[in-house]
Amino acid sequence: MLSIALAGKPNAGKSTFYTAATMAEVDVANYPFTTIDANRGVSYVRTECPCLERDERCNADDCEDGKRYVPIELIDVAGLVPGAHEGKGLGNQFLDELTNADVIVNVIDASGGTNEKGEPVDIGEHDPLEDIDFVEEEMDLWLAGIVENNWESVERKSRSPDFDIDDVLADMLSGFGASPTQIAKVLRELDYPADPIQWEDSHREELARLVRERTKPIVVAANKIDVAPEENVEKLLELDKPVIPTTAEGELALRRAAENGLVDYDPGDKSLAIGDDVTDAQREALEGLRETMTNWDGTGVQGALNYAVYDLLEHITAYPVEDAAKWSDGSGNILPDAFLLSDGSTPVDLAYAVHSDIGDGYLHAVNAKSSREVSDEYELEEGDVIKIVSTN
Ligand SMILES: Nc1nc2c(ncn2[C@@H]2O[C@H](COP(=O)(O)OP(=O)(O)OP(=O)(O)O)[C@@H](O)[C@H]2O)c(=O)[nH]1
Ligand SMILES: [Mg+2]
Repeated sequence: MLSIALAGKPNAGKSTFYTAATMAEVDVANYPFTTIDANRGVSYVRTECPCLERDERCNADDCEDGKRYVPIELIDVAGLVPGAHEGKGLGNQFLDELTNADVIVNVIDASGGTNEKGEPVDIGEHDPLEDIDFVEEEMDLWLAGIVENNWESVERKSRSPDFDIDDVLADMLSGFGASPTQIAKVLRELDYPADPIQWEDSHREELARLVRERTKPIVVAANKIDVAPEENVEKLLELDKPVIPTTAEGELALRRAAENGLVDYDPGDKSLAIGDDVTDAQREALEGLRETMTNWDGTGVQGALNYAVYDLLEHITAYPVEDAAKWSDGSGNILPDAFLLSDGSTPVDLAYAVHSDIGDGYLHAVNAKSSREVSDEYELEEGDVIKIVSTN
């Protein structure tokens, strides 16, 4: 399953975001380092279900009237402060938690109501721009440290006649989630001495930065927009980086209200319908939230997860079926499964995602929307419904 990690300074709202997105109860409090051990749970990205193209909506568990929710893993890690890679704050154990993540959501406090250590200050007192770069820097320096610590072994291996720097670095950084292709691309971008003994710290730091950029892309969640000065959010949106305004607390309130039947709201909706069973105070709070959502295109929680998967990681959703006419599995369930695959994936990749046996026995595939057989090189598109014909 794809894995998204919530990172950022303490007290920015990571655990609130996590609770809203997974509906699992975890500790949330207005002081730094509430979270110590990482929380892991299942959340979802939202897309349009192909059943919208048919007369009837499908009955899949993860489809709500054509709003399709596809599972991903969400990790809520301890807050990090500048200097974490050398042990400041809770140190770098949290950085290890990030190694398994495919993509990072850097949750910042856009209201400026917490300083760089996450301690509460007056709203607007701290400049949230300062909280963006240091997360990248800490990750880069931490990885550079790992490369540095392993460099002696690279030097040793370089004495072997069949030494290949691509292979050695791919091997060393595979634990960080870097594929051999990614390492090859990074080495093409990097200007470096052929002999590893000639490498300087600056080479290793640049290598770490490029590897981190490719293997852990980051989207910023500019959180607490419900209390943030508007100019703070505007300033963040002008940056040359992906930034999604969010109110994690707003999303959490909405999900709870929806559970209790007080509002009509599905995660990712841009607005909400307030029911009749609310008190005056609840109505006032919900109307305020609705206004925030109108200003900033929803609560942003779903938006940030979707951006991470569909934009940064460039994934698409594909739906394998057994019956190409009914779009169902063998038991008649319509569109029972959805798979997230990287852009450029083929029907064979989908077959392997379903099961390695299906992949091994792959014969050909049928596009259920057109009822035509597709070539093995066909690149799957968002929302494709595919019947795989396999010997297994
Ligand atoms: N106004 C407002 N407050 C929020 C929002 N999200 C979180 N908070 C509050 O910010 C404080 C910190 O929230 P947490 O979710 O514990 O923050 P965290 O980033 O997990 O903090 P650590 O675990 O200490 O790193 C709590 O008081 C939350 O209620 C939001 O969108 N708006
Ligand atoms: Mg927390």
